[in-house]
Amino acid sequence: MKPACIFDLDGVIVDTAKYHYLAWKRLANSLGFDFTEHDNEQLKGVSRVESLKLILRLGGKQLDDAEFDAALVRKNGWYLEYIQQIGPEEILPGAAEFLTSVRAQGIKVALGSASKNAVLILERIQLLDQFDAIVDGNKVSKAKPDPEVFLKAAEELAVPASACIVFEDAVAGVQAARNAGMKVVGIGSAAVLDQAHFVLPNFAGLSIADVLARFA
Ligand code: B16
Ligand code: MG
Repeated sequence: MKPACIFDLDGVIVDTAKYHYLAWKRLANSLGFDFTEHDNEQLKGVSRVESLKLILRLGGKQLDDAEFDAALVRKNGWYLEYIQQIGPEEILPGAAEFLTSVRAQGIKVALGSASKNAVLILERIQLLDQFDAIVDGNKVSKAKPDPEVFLKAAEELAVPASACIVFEDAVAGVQAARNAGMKVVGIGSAAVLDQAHFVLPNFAGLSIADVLARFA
């Protein structure tokens, strides 16, 4: 059975985490408390709604439902402002070349991201046409570590979960891939992503043949 590859977006293909951070910090400041880069680490791979819940907990602040929804809209407006200018130069090292190597082998490629802005970002970095299926925050109801996003991606590719290799930078994302019964390559720190089958710092100088050899 030919494998399929499922990629997370933020932290794997492109580094939009810094723009999420700026927008969350601006929101926290407008609500009267600060939000540090250290706290931001906890938001990796976490959905927009869950991120706000976490930030409010950290700031010791409560919002009613209408205020909560308005805060989500404000944060996303600022985030969209920040990513207005991004382009292919923001693609993480080796990611575009790695995608090319996957497609050259005739291996199907899907996106499995929590972001509701995924298509916009892929358009901006000019990689939208590299994906056979896109499953993003608009298509799922359960956040990682629930396996829904990756199982949907496998379904859209018509490939069994056991043949899928997921690339993830977040602990919750690695757990989601494991919960889906998939192979998972962590992108980032081996100490943090210890539930992945193996971890790479990034895709620089790497091709799909190197990854397949590790699973052989
Ligand atoms: P949005 P990923 C995730 O993307 C980000 O890591 C996370 O920080 C963000 O809150 C989430 O998307 C939702 O993003 O506000 O654009 O819908 O890592 O799953 O690609
Ligand atoms: Mg991520």
